[in-house]
Order: sequence, then structure tokens, then C-alpha cells
Amino acid sequence: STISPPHLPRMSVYHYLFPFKKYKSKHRSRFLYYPDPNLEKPSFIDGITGRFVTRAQVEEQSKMLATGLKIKGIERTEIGCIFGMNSLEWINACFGMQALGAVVSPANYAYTPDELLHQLRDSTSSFAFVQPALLPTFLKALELDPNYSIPDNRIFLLCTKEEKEDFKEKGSEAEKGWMDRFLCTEELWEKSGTPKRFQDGMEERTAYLCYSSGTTGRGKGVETSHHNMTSQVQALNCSYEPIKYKDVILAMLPFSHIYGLTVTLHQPLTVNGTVVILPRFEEMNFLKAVERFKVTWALVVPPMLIALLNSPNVAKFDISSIRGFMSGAAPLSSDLIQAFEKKFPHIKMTQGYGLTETTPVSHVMNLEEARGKGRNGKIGRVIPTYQARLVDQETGKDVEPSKGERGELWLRGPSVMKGYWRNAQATQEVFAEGGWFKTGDVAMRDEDGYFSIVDRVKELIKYKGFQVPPAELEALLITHPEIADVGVIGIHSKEQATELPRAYIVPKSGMSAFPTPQSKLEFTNKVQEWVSGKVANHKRLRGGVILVDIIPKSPSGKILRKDLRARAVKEEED
Ligand code: 4UV
Repeated sequence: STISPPHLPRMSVYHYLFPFKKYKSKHRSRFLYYPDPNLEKPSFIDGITGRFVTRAQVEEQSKMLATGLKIKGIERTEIGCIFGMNSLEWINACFGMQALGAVVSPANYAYTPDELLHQLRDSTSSFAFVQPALLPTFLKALELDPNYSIPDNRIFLLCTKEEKEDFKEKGSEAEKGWMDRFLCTEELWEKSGTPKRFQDGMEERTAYLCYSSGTTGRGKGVETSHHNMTSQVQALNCSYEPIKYKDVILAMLPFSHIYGLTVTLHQPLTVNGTVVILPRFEEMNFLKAVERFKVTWALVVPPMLIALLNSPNVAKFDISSIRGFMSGAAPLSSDLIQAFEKKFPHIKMTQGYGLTETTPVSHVMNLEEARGKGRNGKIGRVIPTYQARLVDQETGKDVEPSKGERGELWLRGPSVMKGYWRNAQATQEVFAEGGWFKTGDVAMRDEDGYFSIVDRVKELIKYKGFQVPPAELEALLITHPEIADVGVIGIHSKEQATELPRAYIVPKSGMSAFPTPQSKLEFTNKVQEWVSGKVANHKRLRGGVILVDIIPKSPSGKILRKDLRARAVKEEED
């Protein structure tokens, strides 16, 4: 049920973004990027400082970094972690590694040492790029496991020489020491060599290892091949409302998440758009950047729309340059769309749906099409290259969408991941015969092919677009000395347009130990604080802690989250 774009590029990410002449003619298609005649045009601008790099600089600096890495003895078969907020150095590290042919494993900057260690160890990262401000977390992570280490000469700082000098002058004693210990990206640069020529088969190698919990358990490395990434960008460029040469795109979603990585780091380079990067979403920085750089297009998650809707500061800035927003990574409600369009009529809203495992986008919705047709809130139709099925989980047969039946969304296409890194069992569980990938989301389809997500069968909570694996919180909570059993679910907050993680807890001392609401509150607050000290900010128990006698379980001992969710809805009504 899809059309394919004319030529799917069979290239590596680097050769696709920065093609040599030879490849241009071989894979000529109207979707392939051509070098920009305007050599002065910024490709990426730091939205805070205004510092920028042109396309030619991005290419040259990537090659220089790749040569530097090679000289340091880093091979193209190795895996390196990038741990930092969005920055020009992040981009340099990423494309430098791509020019070398190494695998990039980007980590969420909000991680605690424990969470970071999990990714470093699981991905078998043998070198790393780290934002100086995050060094304490990074070094602590390495200390946690005596059997895993990265030597100092394989740890590089995400900063310029100038910033390094600044740290040396004004920093603490520890910071000064680090500046002598580690090289920064700029210091790695060596006279650029020519990147390895593209050879057939390279496109099937792994380019990225982003971490996703998938349907259950802790984070797993999602093996995104070069072909997965390049075919996704190609498909996005010929699906609804592609970004264009003249667009100024705001990139405040983290590059470490597939949404930011694909749509704000890779896609814009293929049309030579300009990207304004921000370390994270912060209302005033957002508004200032939009006004200063005349931003035309921004990638958002629903809670950012709420922040803008309620912001008293919006009126103080000129945001008339924005032509549209793309929202994704979490459900966007019809009410929110309507409220937003009413307040900002010049902003065209679109919505995308996707997963880390699908690099990520499989569906896009033009919300203008939705207006007046009852389609607000739907995720749209499948984009070119993707195919979709709705399958009954019990019978394994396709449901009949025309009768209003719902089913698990299964996807197939060239951008579906290779599999989970070194985890054959998890890979096997999510793939069905014929290469169909089971998303774990339940969807419906209307007669014109528009899909809507109506439920989730997998164990996943999304806080403001970030993944919160309930099993991870449960594993942590059960180690608390006063907790006998626990079940974690997500509850929906309409005001914040997000889910919030909530824990149901059986106290070891029994319910009778907490006779008054006050004593319950003290205990639950204590647990919430304890968790906050141990997990990344987005995993905190913002949905509260509730004491119960028993956690509902199936005969095989599986937590019945459906029952907990029903209980939460009832509590809400009461
Ligand atoms: O693996 P992940 O964290 O991946 C993502 C990727 C998101 C997108 C979405 C649209 C884009 O245009 C884009 O570039 C990137 O979030 O989480 C995957 C799960 O998030 C939920 C759903 O449960 C997925 O299985 N999800 C993602 N997008 C939507 C969504 C959506 N539009 N509506 C409802 N749920």
C-alpha cells in the first residue's frame, strides 16, 4: 500500500550526506542532495552563541576528526559513545565517526552514572566523546565497574580549544585537571585524508546504536544500518511536507534520540537547510532563537506545545517566521491541536509517528487535511517505503479495519532496524515471519488509510517523549529495604500532555503500619525522593506512589498492568 521513492540509496551515511562526484551520477535522483552553490550558508548554528559551521566545514571537520581518530589507533570496526547535549562538537564527533566508518552509540545526557554504564558496557563502547560538564557522571560510571574501562587517550571532550582554555583559567581544580588529561574534538583534527571509498555491502553495516527498551525490560541497542538511515531520509524527503532549502529548522530535541538524530541532524543536510541547535528545550531560549534566526520549522513533542500555549512571554517575541511544527514521539490530542491552532493560526501543524526501531518515522499526518474531517489526533498515512498491517494479537490474523477493528501495528520497510545488538532473543520476539516488525502499539485505520494509535500493548511509559521502561523502575524499587512488591505504570496527564510514571507499592511492614494519610504520605514521599536520587530526571515517579496490599499478577507471575491502569482510572474518577 505504499509507493517507493525512485532510488533507495545503497550508500553509507557519510557517502550519502557528502557524496563524491562518482556517486552523484550513479545514484542520480531528484531526491539526492547536491552541493550548495552558496558556500557561506550556515548548516548548523549554535542557537545560544550564534557560532556556526557551513556545509563545507561540516564535511572538512568530519574528515579531519576521522583522520585524528585513526592516528589515535581507533579502527572503523569500533563503537564509540557520544554523551552530551546538542552542540556543534556533537555533530563533529558524529559525522567524524561516520567518516571513519565507526559505530555511533549516542547516550541521553540526562543519564545517571548507572544508566550510562549500562549503555557503555552493553554497547561495548571502546572510546567516547563527553561534554565537559558531564565528565563527573561519565567518570563515575567508569568507576562503578572495575572490569570495564576506557583509557584516558580514548576519551575526548566535546568542546573547542577556546572553551578548554576557559576551563583551565576559570574552572575548579578538578576541571583544570581534566583539561590536561583529555583532548577535545578540535585537538583531534589532523590534515584530512580521503574517507574510505564506498564498497558494496557497507550500507548493511551498523551505523548507529541508539538505546530503546523496545517492548519490555531495560534499554537495548537498536542496530540501525546505514541503509536504514539513508532510506528513511530519502523517504522523508518525498513524504508530506518535507523541509526545504530555505527552511531554518530548530533542533532542540536531543540528537541522542532517534527523532532528533534523523530529522534534525541528517535530513536537513540532504536539502541544505539551516539548523539552529539548542542544548535543550527552554522557553526563553526557544523564543529568542526563533526571533533571532527567523526559524521556519521546529520539531517538537506535545508538552512543548503546552509550554508555548501557557507562556506569557510568547507575545513579547516575533515568531511570525514559523511556518510549521512537526510533533512526534507521543500522542498529540485533538484538543491540544485545536487550542494551539486557535492561538497560533499561522503555524501549520503536522504529526509523525515512529520508533527507534524504525529509524524512526513510518507515518506522517498533515493536520490541515485533518481539519473538519474528524482526523485530528490521527498519525496519518504510511510514508513511502513503509508497509503496515494491523494484526490481532491473539489469532495472528489481520483485523478488518473497515469494521472498526483494532490491531497491533506491524511495519515492514527498508528502515526497520537490523535487530537488537547482541540480543537474538529480543530480536526474535519483535519480528514476525516475512520481516514484519511488531511495534507493540495498537492502532485503527479509517477507510482513507489514516491510522490512529489507540493503545499500547508493550511495557513502555513515555514522559515528554522520553522512554521510561517500567521494568527498570520496578527492578530498582524492589531493592528498597522497605518494599515487598511493586508495579509501575504510566498515568496520563492532560494538563502536561504526557504520561507520568506511577508506582504501586506493597510495603514490607504491611498496610497497617501506615494507619493515617499523613504516615502514608511520609513514606511515599520518601520513596519518591529515593528514586529521584537514582534515576535520570525523566524517570522520576511524577505520577506518585500508591500503597497497596497486593500487586495484581497473572498465574505465571506477570504484573497485570491493565488492572493497575484500570485502578488508576478509577482513582482519578473518585
Ligand atoms: O522508540 P521511541 O522513543 O521513538 C520515538 C520516535 C518518534 C518520532 C515520531 C515522529 C517523528 O516524526 C519522528 O521523527 C520521531 O519516539 O518510542 C516509540 C514509541 O513512542 C510512541 C509509540 O508508543 C511508539 O511505539 N509514539 C511515537 N510517536 C507517537 C507515539 C505518536 N505520534 N503518537 C502516539 N504515540
